[in-house]
Amino acid sequence: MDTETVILVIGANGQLGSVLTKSLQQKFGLERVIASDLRSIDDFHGIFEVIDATNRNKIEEVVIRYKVTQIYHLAAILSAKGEENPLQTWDINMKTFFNVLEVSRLNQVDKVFFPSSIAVFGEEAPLNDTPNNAYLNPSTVYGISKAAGENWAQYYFLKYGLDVRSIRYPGVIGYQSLPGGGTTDYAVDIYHKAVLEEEFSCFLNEDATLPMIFMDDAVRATLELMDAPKESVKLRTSYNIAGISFSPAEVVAEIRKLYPDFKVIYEPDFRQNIAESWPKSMDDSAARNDWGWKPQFDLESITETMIQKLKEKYKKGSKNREVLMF
Ligand code: AKB
Repeated sequence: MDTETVILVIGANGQLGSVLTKSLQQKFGLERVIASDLRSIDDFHGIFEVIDATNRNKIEEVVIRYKVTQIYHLAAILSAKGEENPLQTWDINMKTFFNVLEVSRLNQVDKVFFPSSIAVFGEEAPLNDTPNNAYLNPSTVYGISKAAGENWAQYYFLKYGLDVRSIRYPGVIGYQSLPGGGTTDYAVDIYHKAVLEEEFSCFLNEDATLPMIFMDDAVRATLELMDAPKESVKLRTSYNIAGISFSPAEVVAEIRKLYPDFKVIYEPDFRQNIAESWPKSMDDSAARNDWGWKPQFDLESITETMIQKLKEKYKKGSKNREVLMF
C-alpha cells in the first residue's frame, strides 16, 4: 500500500458513499480518509468535512490541507430526481465533476474515481448483454451528464495525464443505506417493506428487468479498479460491470420464499419509461479481462442477506427507516 495515500470522498452520506467510506477507512485507516458531504453526520466515526462540491475553492482548500492524493466523487442527482429540474441537474452534476477534475489537475492528485451508470445507454443500445462500446443516447439528464462525464474523464487522462477511473454501476442493492432519487431504488425499498411485513407499491412493471449489483460487489469492484495497475485500465471512459439482472416479479418470487404472504401492487409511473430505455443486462467482459472483475452475489444470496440484515436492524432500531442509515 502507498503509505502516503490520503482519500477525499465527496458524497460520503449517499447510498454508495457511506458504505464505500467505511471500506476505505478499513483499508487505509481512519486518519487517511476524509469524508465529505453537504451536511455532517452526528457521531460520524472519522474525519468529516462539510463540502458543497459546487464550491471549487472549498474542495481545493480541503485537498491542500490534508494533502489529498485520491478523490472519489460520488455526489450526483440521480435519474428520477434529475428529471424534476433537468437544467439544475445538469448544472450540479457537471459543475461538481469539473471542480474535482480541475482541483485534481492543479494539485497533483494521483487518482480520481468517477461513478458512471447504466443510464448512459438509451434506445439505440442492444437491450441484452449491452457491450461496453454500444451507442450512447441516454434518455435522462442524469444519463446525459454521466455520458458527458465519461468523455471528460478520458479527456483529462489524455490531455493532462490525470488518472481518472470509472465504472458504470447497475442499480446498487444494500442493507446499510438507502438510495434516493433513482429508478432502481425499488429494489432496496422492496426488502424493507417485506421485513416490515407491509404491502409494497412498485413504481415499475412486474417484468421491468434491469441490471443490479449487491453493495458488497459494487464496493469491491470500485476498490479493485482503483487498485489496478495503471496500464491495466485500458478504458478511460468507463467500464460496464454486471452483477445480476432481475425483474420486480423475480425479486418478489424470491422474497415470497421467506415471506409467502408478501403483497405487491404494481403502479408504474414515469420511472417505467426510464427503465425501458436502459439495458436489461450488461456485457462486462472488458472489466473482467482488464482488471479481473467477477461478481459474487446472485439474487438468492442477495435476498437472504438483505432480509437477515434488515431483520437485525429493525429489531435493534426503531421502525423509522431513516435511522437505519448508519
Ligand atoms: C438510478 O437508478 O438512477 C441509479 C443508477 C442506475 O445509476 N441507481
